[in-house]
Amino acid sequence: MSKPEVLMVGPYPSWDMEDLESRYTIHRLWEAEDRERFLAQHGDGIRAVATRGELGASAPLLKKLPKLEIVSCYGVGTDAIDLRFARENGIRVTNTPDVLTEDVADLGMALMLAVARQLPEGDAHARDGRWAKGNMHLTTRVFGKRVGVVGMGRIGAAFARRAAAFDCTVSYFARSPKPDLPYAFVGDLVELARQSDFLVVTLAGGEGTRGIVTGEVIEALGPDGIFVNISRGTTVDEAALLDALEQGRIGGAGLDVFLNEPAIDPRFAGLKNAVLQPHHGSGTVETRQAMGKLVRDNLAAHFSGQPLLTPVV
Ligand code: 8YV
Repeated sequence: MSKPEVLMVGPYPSWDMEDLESRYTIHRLWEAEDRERFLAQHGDGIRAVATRGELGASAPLLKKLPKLEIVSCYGVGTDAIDLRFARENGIRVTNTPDVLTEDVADLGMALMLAVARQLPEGDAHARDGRWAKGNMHLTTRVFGKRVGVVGMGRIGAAFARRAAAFDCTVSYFARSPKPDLPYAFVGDLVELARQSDFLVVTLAGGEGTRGIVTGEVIEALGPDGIFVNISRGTTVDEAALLDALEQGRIGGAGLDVFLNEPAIDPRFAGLKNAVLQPHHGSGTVETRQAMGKLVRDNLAAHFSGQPLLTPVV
């Protein structure tokens, strides 16, 4: 029997590629010089798409794959996949929840600490000879501060646990209060920002959260406030964030996600009060191996007629 044909939107680590190549005929969209020609040539045979959280699969792409049965996403966020098109056309969708939660929350904590304690500045001070001429300026404490968590899903809850372990007072904004959690619910995002020393965004991306962190929210954080985003760049009014950071109207930012990744706004590179990461919340060997396994297991379940492990659609 011939192997099922899989379209890959972006590359996976070699340990996943080897396994996928042994089971499927892989078509590498990211290597195609002319995507339209590539899809016209291979689209008819493709039964699965393997994509990545941030690359996704839009309706114009999915429409070119008439035999498509499943989209397997290497990531928890499916905002870049047209779920409505999938639902309407009987296409299954899977993602990789849970396995990345703790690493993304760790990176959020790392960013919060790195910005407040100015780790990049301290590192430079220790390396470049400035230390011998004088001590570094003082920084900002994290322990015991007020942390506002925006979004209280799996990642928000994992982040909140960490902040609570630093004796921070945690409050949160979400669609609805979570009575089981020991944190204060604040139903107004501007109010949450006003009450917080650190505002940490952990929301899912997509139309429902686009631009939810407005200029007014950023302003309410104030000149000493620190903003952290480990969710999606789309959740924030990025122009307002850049203005506030450049003009010192907020204290600083730790950012793992941006609009137009990886071609992010060059204004970010000029900021002294921001610590930037290349969308690396899930970027550990351990988590990426678990994510890849989940993608492969979902595909294997689908093609052997078994229930999907982590279905979204
Ligand atoms: C990326 C993510 O998928 O899980 C998500 O939603 O955005 C990330 O884990 C990861 O960078 C792999 O491309």
